[in-house]
Amino acid sequence: MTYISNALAIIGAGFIVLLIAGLLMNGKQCAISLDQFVGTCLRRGHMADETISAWAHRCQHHRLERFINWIFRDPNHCALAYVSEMRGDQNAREYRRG
Ligand SMILES: [Ca+2]
Repeated sequence: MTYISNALAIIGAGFIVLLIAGLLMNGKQCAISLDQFVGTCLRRGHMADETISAWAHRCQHHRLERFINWIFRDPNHCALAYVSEMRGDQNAREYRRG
């Protein structure tokens, strides 16, 4: 049991170090990747390249959407995230549509 908990502690610490390094190096892009990772891990049918905000709007989870909008202090946050996903704004220019 101790071996497993030590291994999990090392993995957790490694993840935290990686997250801090990513946030310092790539800021918002790292935060978006964490958002997408969490969404993909927790929700069946969640697309790997979709933020939780865009997913909430796309799937019309109104209570979650209102909650996320409240967190970001923007009544249109999820709708704008959805539009951003549609346009591919988080992608490198070469990958964007249109
Ligand atoms: Ca995306």
